[in-house]
Amino acid sequence: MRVTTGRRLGATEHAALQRVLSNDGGRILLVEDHERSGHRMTEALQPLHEVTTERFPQSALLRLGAEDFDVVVVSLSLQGSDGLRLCSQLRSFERTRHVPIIILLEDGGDARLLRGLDMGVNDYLMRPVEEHELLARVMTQIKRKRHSDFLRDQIEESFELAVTDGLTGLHNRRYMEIHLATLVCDAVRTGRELSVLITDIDHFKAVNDTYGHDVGDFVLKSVAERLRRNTRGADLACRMGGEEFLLIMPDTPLSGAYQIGERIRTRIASEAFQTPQGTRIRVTSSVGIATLEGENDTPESILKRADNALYAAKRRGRNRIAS
Ligand code: GH3
Ligand code: MG
Ligand code: MG
Ligand code: MG
Repeated sequence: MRVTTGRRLGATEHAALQRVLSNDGGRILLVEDHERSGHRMTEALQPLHEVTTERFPQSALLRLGAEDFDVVVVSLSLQGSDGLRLCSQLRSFERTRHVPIIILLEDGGDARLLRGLDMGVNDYLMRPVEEHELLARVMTQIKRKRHSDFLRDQIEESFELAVTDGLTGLHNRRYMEIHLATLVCDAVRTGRELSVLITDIDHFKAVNDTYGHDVGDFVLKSVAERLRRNTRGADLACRMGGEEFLLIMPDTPLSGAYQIGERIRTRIASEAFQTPQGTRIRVTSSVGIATLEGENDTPESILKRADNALYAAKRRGRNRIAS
């Protein structure tokens, strides 16, 4: 995946980066039932960190389901329960998948250490726990977590940007191409129906020429909003470019696509768009629809048929639908 380059950091990103670089303490969950050891570790950690102790894996798990922690320190010598089992549960739940885990081992616990590392434990401490070592290892995990959270957020954000149309917030053509290919494969495999619809604003060049490009942009955003509002949950709306939008409709035969296309066409034509400055602008749109035909059909040919239909609607006088 290509990560956005050359982008300046925004205020929130800057704050997030500051946090990555800071030496602030974190929230530590200590899973320990040995009272004296628990006290000693809490005292060592507490000037900088906020420490919560749980004596049982089950109660630790409940707490981790409800609260965020930066590090979990798990004793592997709990009375009557298995600390490693807790570690493996933490790795399997979405909510706790990325929380750093440090295990506390007795001398001679090599086999358990290997099992722990194998299931994704991040670090370990040997008993008796040396306080400076505890602090250093906890801090390392906190910093590592902040750093990877930051990178994960950045990647998610870059991905959002890469597949979103900046003006309307709809998906862009790149996303549409990936998504349509997947949906066509699914529909062919399962024998279900799939239709697409292209809508293009009529004489949009005249809107720009008459009112200016900014008003043109406003109309595009408003059309996108009407499109979104008249789209069902399973349908995917995207901006193909310019003043042209595509709707992909799974489980929809041509008759259904026709109904939806008519609804979108009338919703766009029936009510003027009013700019914040009070200018009222009416536009119409033409719609072309096409449906999946047989198992040798391809995304490219469905799009081509929808585009031909759109062209036919334009030729017949615009503000209409064709298939
Ligand atoms: P038709 O009814 O045949 O579709 O006519 P049209 O004028 O809508 O079509 P044409 O393709 O001639 O013009 C499309 C116009 O859309 C030209 C272009 O300047 C404008 N346009 C494309 N993208 C944007 C945009 O992001 N913002 C604005 N304001 N205008 C855009
Ligand atoms: Mg055109
Ligand atoms: Mg147009
Ligand atoms: Mg066009």
